[in-house]
Amino acid sequence: KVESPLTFKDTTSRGNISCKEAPRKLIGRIRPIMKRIDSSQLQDTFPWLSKGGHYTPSSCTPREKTAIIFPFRDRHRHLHTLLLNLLPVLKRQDVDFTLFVIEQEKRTLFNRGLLFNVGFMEALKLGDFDCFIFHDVDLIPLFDTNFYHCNESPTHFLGGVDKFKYGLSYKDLFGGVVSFTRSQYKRINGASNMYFGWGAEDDDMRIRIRQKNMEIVRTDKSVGLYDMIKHHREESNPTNPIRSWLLSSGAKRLAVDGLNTLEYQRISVQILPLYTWIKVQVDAYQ
Ligand code: UD2
Ligand code: MN
Repeated sequence: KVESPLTFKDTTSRGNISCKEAPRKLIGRIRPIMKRIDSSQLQDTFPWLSKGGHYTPSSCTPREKTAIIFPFRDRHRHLHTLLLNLLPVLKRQDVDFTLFVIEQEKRTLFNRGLLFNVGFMEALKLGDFDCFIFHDVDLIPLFDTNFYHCNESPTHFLGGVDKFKYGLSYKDLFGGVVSFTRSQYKRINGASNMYFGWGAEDDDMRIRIRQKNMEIVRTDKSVGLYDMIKHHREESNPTNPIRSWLLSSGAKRLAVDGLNTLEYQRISVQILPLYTWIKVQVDAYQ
């Protein structure tokens, strides 16, 4: 049973001034705050955040409505530290956003791509979102001039990560933080649902984008820097032994593996003060 979810409709009355691409209040480089914080402290810190993790600027009309989707399991500490850092950035950027945490129950290996698809479908049941940003819970942005926007092509927000000495692990990386407009995401039939465990689901998405003749926009290294909260690999997310095999046939599967074949059981939808929390159960190998 789903408790009456809010729908995230914009009911703000404001003038017809469009929000600027780069509002004046931006400061550029920010110093990450890597401390632990619990949800009640976060609520006290961000009283402007409304139910379900929603915010819309009141002084200008945003150009898009954005769903920020976190694939999640057992990483509360990371999620909360990220929000402590990310929320002020989103507010300064005048982003109209709603935060969705998509949690996969423990029964099966973690499947990040499948959770992207769940987030996309479930968010659209609750609001008319134009832009979808899929965000690892452990990546802290270091510049508020790294814009949480959708672009004319799918976008990769990482120019460099501390873990790779502020470079990337390889040139074509598409992991970490990415954005798609609704139509861009539909065009690639979302992510593959077949990658259980760690690795290559992000490469598969890149292949889908190329297959559909889209370019990838990448945030410049001068602003696209992130720090990754240090962590070990979870037992429920071991390296996927068939990832290279899946990847080699990825392009062929685009039309028969993705949004149109997504299967999951929705366990709960909770509209919490800081985020909309959606718990799902996924069966193995569909
Ligand atoms: C890399 C990629 C990541 C993804 C992953 C392979 C970068 C910077 N990151 O991250 O995007 O492609 O490799 O799957 O390239 N998660 C949980 N609980 C778990 C496991 C994962 O919440 O038990 C979520 C969480 O949002 C996490 C993300 O999945 O940030 C990626 O998992 P990771 O951080 O363990 O993998 P990592 O750092 O190697
Ligand atoms: Mn990580």
